Amino acid sequence: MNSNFRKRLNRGDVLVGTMITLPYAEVAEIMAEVGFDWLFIDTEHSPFNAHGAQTILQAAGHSCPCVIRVPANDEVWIKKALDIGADGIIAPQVNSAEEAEAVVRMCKYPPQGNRGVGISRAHKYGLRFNEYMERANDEIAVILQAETTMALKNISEIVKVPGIDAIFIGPYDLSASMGKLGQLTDPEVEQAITTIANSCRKAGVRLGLFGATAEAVKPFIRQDFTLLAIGTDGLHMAHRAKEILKALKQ
Ligand code: 3PY
Ligand code: MG
Repeated sequence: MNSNFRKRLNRGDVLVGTMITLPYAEVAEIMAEVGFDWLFIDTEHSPFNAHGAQTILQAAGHSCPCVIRVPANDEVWIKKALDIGADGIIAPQVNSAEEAEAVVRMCKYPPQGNRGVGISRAHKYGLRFNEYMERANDEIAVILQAETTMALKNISEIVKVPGIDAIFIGPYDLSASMGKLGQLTDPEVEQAITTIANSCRKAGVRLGLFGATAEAVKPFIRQDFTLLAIGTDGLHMAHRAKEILKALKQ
């Protein structure tokens, strides 16, 4: 566990990360070496199993905080993601205060929650069991995604749930759920993002968002979005390869 990540998130440091979608240790190692502030390991849309995600943590987690987006708000996955040593959880599609409370409970050991107790990589296989148990509730970041019209409707209640460190907006799902798939700069989609952001500001909850390119996230950094994920490992590779081809074939 990278003890500084939650602290840095809560004090509002700008944390520039990228999404890891390719289940190869080398890829995450390269991204950590490049200097990203955090890695967003996506087990929702990418072909990761828990062991694959653990391999990424082993390759990159020592030098770069790694947060796992679980495939659903599911106790089995949240427990596994934390036990393999994630620095935080991103829960997709959180649509109500009740769902938000459930995620916080699954992420925290008693008495704050009901996270199951295991002995695994996070606990250094038992060698640092007590130390991990003492630190986990304070050091693991709980990040919820607001990315549906239902979340938009309920956002002022969602952000009041104790234990949430950040709301991470998924602009692609949000636009899709508004019937405007991929139209991220549509005024209604932008207004929805502003509404979510204003609720977070009012509640003192940090704001994050995904963007495919640096240009897409820049306007949000100028506002007070601090948890940014830009592009994916696959996109970085594809774009650079295309640029090289273009430079030499024209
Ligand atoms: C979305 O845009 O829907 C996302 O979940 C990106 O992280
Ligand atoms: Mg999404």
